[in-house]
Amino acid sequence: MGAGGSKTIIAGGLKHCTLWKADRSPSCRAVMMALDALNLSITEVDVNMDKGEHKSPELTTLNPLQTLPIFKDRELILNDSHAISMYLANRYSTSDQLLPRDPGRMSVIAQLMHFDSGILYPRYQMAANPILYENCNFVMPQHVCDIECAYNDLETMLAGKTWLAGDTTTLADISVAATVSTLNVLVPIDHTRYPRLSSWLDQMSEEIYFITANKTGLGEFTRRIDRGTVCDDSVFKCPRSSTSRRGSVTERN
Ligand SMILES: N[C@@H](CCC(=O)N[C@@H](CS)C(=O)NCC(=O)O)C(=O)O
Repeated sequence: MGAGGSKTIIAGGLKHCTLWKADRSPSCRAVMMALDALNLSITEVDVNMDKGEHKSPELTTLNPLQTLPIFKDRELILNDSHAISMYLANRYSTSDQLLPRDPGRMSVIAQLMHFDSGILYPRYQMAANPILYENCNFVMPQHVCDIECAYNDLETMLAGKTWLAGDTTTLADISVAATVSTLNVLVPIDHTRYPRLSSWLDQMSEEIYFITANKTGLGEFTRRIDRGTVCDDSVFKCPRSSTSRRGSVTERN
């Protein structure tokens, strides 16, 4: 970022466009994957969320919500990954593969992006934030349950399909893959219960843009989350907050 963050400017790219991002954030990785899939290069600014750089006065002016990603193209500022990816595809893509121009197909993609934004992402936040920010070291049973319900929805949506919105990958697969690959770290997808979802994620993981734009940040996120500490019902009998967990640890001591 302007003061302190590292900046990568790619020669020959859209130099009037800037993305402020953190690799560990699924929303940022969705935009990074869209950029790579669309073969677009813009200025990328790394923001250290652990140091609270996304809440700096400079970035708060750009995005009062104090979230990442933030995207700027001359006078236009966007702060939602789905809106940013849609804009990039609409404004700069020469192909309509990732975002078909047909109104029906485009609406199906928008619908899946709303599912990502309204169902998947809040469940990710509920499960991850106590671990990222509150010293909790497990995913609470209610959150495991909510995430598995979402896996079940996706399993149903993928019936008879390879990709979420048609015969080829679209922005819908990209946004959902950023969130689901991250959820998979918190609540591993059981391939016997969710075979279609599991195989869809395996196939997405082989896409070149997944490798170039999602893998590193996913690894960074994974290191932040202790994989072995997903709450075991035999130890924690009912849903409880991280505050009560800390209380019970104190009691045991
Ligand atoms: N719906 C937004 C979500 C943006 C969002 O909440 N981003 C997270 C990172 S993944 C964030 O900046 N959280 C603020 C924080 O953790 O303080 C999008 O898709 O861009």
